[in-house]
Amino acid sequence: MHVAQTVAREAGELVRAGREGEVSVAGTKSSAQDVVTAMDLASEALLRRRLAELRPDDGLLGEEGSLTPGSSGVWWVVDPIDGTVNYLYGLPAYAVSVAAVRSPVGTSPDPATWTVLAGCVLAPKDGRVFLAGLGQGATLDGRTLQVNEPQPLIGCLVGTGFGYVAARRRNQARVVAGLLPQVRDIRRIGSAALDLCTLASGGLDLYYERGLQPWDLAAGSLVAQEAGAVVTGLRGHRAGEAMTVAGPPGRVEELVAYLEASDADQDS
Ligand code: LIP
Repeated sequence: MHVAQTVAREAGELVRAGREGEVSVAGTKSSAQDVVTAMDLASEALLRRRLAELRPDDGLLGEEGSLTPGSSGVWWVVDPIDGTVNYLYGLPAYAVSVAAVRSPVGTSPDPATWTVLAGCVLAPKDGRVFLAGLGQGATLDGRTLQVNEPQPLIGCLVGTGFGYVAARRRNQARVVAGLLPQVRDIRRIGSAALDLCTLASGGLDLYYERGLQPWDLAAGSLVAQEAGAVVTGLRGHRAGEAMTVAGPPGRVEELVAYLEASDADQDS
C-alpha cells in the first residue's frame, strides 16, 4: 500500500497543478468523445518512471501505454486520470488509481484471474486518499470504511456510467431507464474508481457499469471489497469489462438479477 500511495500522491500533485493551467486534448481513442489529455500522458509517464525505480522487477499495465512485463508476478495496474472528461471540463470528480495485483504465472493482469493485493485511489481536487490492502480493510484519509447496510432497492442510490460508443450507450440508456423507477435515484459520477470508493464510504448504495477497463476497476474494487461490498459480474462471472456490479451482500443480488434479465452485458 505504501508504494501505491507514494506514487499516487506524486502523480496526483502533478495532475492537480496541471488543472490550474490550460488542459489540452492530446488525442482520442474509441470515439471522438473518448479523449486523452496531455496530463493523462504526463501522469502515466510519472507513474511508470517511479514504479520502475521503486519496484523494478514488477510488471505494469497502464491506460495510456504498452504492457510492461516483469519477473516478480506482481503487476501495477494504473489509471493516470480516471474521469478524464471531468478533468477536461474542470469538474472535480477525477482520480489517480494505482493497484498492485498478482496474476497466475505467465499471464497478463486480467480481472478474471487476478488477485488485487493493494490499491490507492487519490482525488487530486480535494486530496482524498482511499487505501486498501487485501485482508487489511479500507480507509479514507485513515478512517475505516464500511458500505451501507442493505436497503430495499427502492431506497437505493445507484451509481453507474456509460461508454463512449453510441451502440453501447443506446443499450445502457435502455437499462438505466428500466431501473430508474425501481430505485431512490441514479448518480453518474464519471469515474469508476471514485464510484467504487464512494460506495465503500457510504455515498452510494449500489454501483454497476458495463465497459470498465482493468485500470478503471483494479484499485477501486479492492477498496469496495475491503469495505464489505460484493464486487461481481453477471451470470457467475467475475467483475470485468462485460459488467461490474458492487454493493452490500443481501442487496447486490437483486441488482444482478435485474441486469441479467435486461441483458445489460450486451450491446444490442
Ligand atoms: C471513465 C470511467 C467511467 C466511465 C467513463 C470513463 P476514463 O474512465 O472511469 O466509469 O463511465 O466513461 O470510461 O476514460 O476517464 O479513464
